[in-house]
Amino acid sequence: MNADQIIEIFKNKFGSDEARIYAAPGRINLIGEHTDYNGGFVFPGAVTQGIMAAIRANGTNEVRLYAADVDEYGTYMADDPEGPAQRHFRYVYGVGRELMEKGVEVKGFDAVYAGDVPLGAGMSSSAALSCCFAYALTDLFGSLDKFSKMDLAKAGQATEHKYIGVNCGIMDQFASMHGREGSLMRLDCRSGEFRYYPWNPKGYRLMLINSCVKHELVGSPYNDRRRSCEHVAQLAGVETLRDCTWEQLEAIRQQAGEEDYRRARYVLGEADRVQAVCDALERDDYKMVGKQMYLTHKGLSEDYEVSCEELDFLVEEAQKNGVTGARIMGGGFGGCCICLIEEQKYCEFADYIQKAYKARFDTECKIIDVEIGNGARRVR
Ligand code: GAF
Repeated sequence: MNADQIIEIFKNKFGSDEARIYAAPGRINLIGEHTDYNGGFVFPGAVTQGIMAAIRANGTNEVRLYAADVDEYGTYMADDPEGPAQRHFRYVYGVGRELMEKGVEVKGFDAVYAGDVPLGAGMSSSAALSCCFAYALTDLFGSLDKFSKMDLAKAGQATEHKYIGVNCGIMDQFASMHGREGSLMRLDCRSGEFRYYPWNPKGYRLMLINSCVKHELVGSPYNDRRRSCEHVAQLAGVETLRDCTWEQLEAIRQQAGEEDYRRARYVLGEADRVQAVCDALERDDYKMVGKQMYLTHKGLSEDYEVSCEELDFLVEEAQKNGVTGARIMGGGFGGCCICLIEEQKYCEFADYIQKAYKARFDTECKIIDVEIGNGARRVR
């Protein structure tokens, strides 16, 4: 969907083409999974796929929304204490409420939005939606100068917590707000400091394989993982697992119980892997980056238990076929496998894995080419 198409739909719905257009992207993450809410490091980049919205203030207090992809229309009052029931409209509503709390006088508006981030793929279509509206509503009813991108990212994160029920970390909204074409970002989720890493791996490419399955039930296994981490941190006497040493973890193993212990073991290991990847990138050592990705998958599958048969299959096949690195990406329970692959193997492996997946599960997986794009912005 491009700006002209979205304006055309806006005109049909609301009888005018006088609207501003905003966009915000989904994200990939090279390494550092489930580390954000543990105060650790993540390594995401924005993708070129995202959400685009046409929006205008309508001079009333009523919000009128049309989600073009699913052909759904809904209304609510901007200051309604409950908000709409439809999950995807709640992102827009929640972000509006969060901005109001920060002093933005959000009133009624008309909006049409659509996107090309596949839902349930672990590419964070939801952060794209909340960040697109966080940016748009601040620009429309307040002033972007008064807020940092991180402020807006936090409004998106709070929306997930309070209006959706997923106690996510900051990675997805951070990436959607701060993305920069051609660069990945390393974020310290405790301090909020980050650095851009130009992503130009000579001879290699990133590939996403969307398994097109999603097994998670409304965020509860995700929240459950987070609770385990907080439990272990509390036993170890640290604020987050970021500060927990291997010795401290071993000392409270019995008390923590085997399940929470293994989950924390994954998180501590992932912190080491992020560091190893940063070091490897300084030397352009992509074999080492790939090795860490496979280790992350093993941890996510065996210790953190957020993988599934389909993703384990994709990663195993990648390894068997000489792909440099592969792992499940994002929250887990389905979605995408991210692969680091030598350029010359890209097409052959893409072809192979689609056939192998179909033969094994009798369902299609989809190859998504990765291009690293920009963060939330006004398009026109
Ligand atoms: C989801 C969450 F939204 C992120 O905050 C992060 O925890 C991720 O899962 C796992 O790394 O995308």
